[in-house]
Amino acid sequence: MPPSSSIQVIDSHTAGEPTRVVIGGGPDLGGGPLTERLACFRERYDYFRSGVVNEPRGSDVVVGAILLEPFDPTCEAGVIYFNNVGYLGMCGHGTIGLVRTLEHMGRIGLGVHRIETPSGVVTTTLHSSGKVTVENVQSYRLHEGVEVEVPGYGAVRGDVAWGGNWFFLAKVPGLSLALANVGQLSKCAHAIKATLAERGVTGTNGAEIDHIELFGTPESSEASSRNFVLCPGNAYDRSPCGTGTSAKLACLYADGDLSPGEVWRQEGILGTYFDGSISVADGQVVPSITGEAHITGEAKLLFGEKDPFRWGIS
Ligand code: PYC
Repeated sequence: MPPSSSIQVIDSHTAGEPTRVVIGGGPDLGGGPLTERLACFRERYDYFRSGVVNEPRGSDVVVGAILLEPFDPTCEAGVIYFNNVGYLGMCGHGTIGLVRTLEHMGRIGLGVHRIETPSGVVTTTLHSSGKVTVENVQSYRLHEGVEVEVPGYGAVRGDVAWGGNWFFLAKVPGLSLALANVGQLSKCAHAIKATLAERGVTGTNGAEIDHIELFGTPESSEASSRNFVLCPGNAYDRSPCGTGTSAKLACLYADGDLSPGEVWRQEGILGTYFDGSISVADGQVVPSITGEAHITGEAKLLFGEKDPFRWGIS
């Protein structure tokens, strides 16, 4: 079945980063495991992804989420995340937004809710404060101290880590992590990403490192660090990035700089923050990220047959 020509969505932002959850009218992806449904989405309905998040209905910054029946019956919901250029295995800010969306819909109350994603099941907690904690998928550092010569920036040294997506984490070379510098920061992060691809630096099984995370000194005395994250479609994350913070926590633990239960406050480029901590069992690091989301709208997206940009500008 093709998706309906009117799609119901609920919009939110988490620490400034938008999430658009498709709650009705989306494509039929079948009832199999989420990895299979993701393959079906990618192969048969990629135009739908573009129509929902890209201009003129969305923008490069919007992360989309399609709400699905879970395959795992212990989960409250299944979800596939997508953006202006493709799909995300997991999304931290998006999961915080999704939990607030499910609450807004009257589907869940306070407490613990399991959510199925293509990267695995995550356990979320909706707190009475309105904050949401996401116990993410296992996260780890794959490579420590990879040095690449980035044209225009010189030698950049960083770690390759998994936090539900692949990240290269480095100190920002010669720029201040100020909102006024996002153009230069994006250019620099883009150059790093291109160099990693050229040098064949990848995640496991040759996976592209599609998120670049740069670190600097926080502005708030209560934060542990400040970051800037460039996402796959070259939009920067307005939030501190849940999967990026998870990757950072895994690196800190590997360096002996973070103990289980200790709180790491990750400030993002807007000055908003996520509180992160880890638990460790059998040497495996499971990060938890706590943040806040706000519902910003409920809408019906229309896709008129004569609209030349029916399925987005991409
Ligand atoms: O919060 O994990 C995240 C995320 C990934 C891309 C944008 N936000």
